[in-house]
Amino acid sequence: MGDIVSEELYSIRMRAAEGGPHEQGGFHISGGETLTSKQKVAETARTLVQKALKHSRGDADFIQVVIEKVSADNHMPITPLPVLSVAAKNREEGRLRAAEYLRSFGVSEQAIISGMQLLQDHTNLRGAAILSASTGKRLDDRGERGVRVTRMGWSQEAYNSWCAAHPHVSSSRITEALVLATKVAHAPFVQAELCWSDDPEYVTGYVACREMGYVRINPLKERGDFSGGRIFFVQDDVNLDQCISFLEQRIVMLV
Ligand code: WAQ
Ligand code: MG
Repeated sequence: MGDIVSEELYSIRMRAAEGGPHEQGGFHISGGETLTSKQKVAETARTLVQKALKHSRGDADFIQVVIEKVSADNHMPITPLPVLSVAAKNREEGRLRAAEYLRSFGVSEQAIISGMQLLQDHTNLRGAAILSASTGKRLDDRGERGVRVTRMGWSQEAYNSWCAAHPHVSSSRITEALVLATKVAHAPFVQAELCWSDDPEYVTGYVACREMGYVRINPLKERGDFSGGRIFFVQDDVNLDQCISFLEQRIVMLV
């Protein structure tokens, strides 16, 4: 949502569940986060609430929106990862392609298998699972909550020029995924990312890394499947606190 003015910056995040709040066992419906200018806080909050209320995963009966003013002085400007789109015949071929890319990004076979299995097994993950890129062992202890990346957004200029340069792929789902993937790819100790949506109708997923970019793969799952989530593969020398604090706290703007 490219609408950042540098002086006054607000972080907005939303999470929604059905059957009560997540921490009381509610089923995850939707989440979203962005940075925005003061003038657009209300409009952005409304868009996020609408996203929660009209969702293919179900009818949210718990919606939380948190709005925080953040200091705009100390943000990290980065350019969006380059985007490549790959078509596959079916889910199996899509996952083979994803595995080939992840191997070339430096993720071990074992870690690729563990990551894909974790996503396939979860229909209620609301953040990312952090896995060792060499052993595939899960390193965070967040369970289904996972690690939620926040405080990232597009500058208006970058958003406009990116959309003009990518007319065939400039949906809000893609621009939201790209800002997240770009931040994650620049996080300390992150080697690569694997993602497919937990929305049953959205079957395109992606793999990403800082050197190679954002590779969209269609499909990575079958229609009607509620499984999905995000895996961040990290290096062996990871300092987990440092990595997570970057993902949750550092203000990153695409320029
Ligand atoms: N931080 C960490 N994990 C997150 C975040 C976040 N801010 N947002 C979502 N996730 C995790 C969480 O486990 C969700 O269940 C899962 O990702 C999927 O989220 O190029 O739409 O918003 O065509 O359903 C990728 C392909 C679409 C876009 C991903 O994900 C394209 C998507 P969703
Ligand atoms: Mg979703």
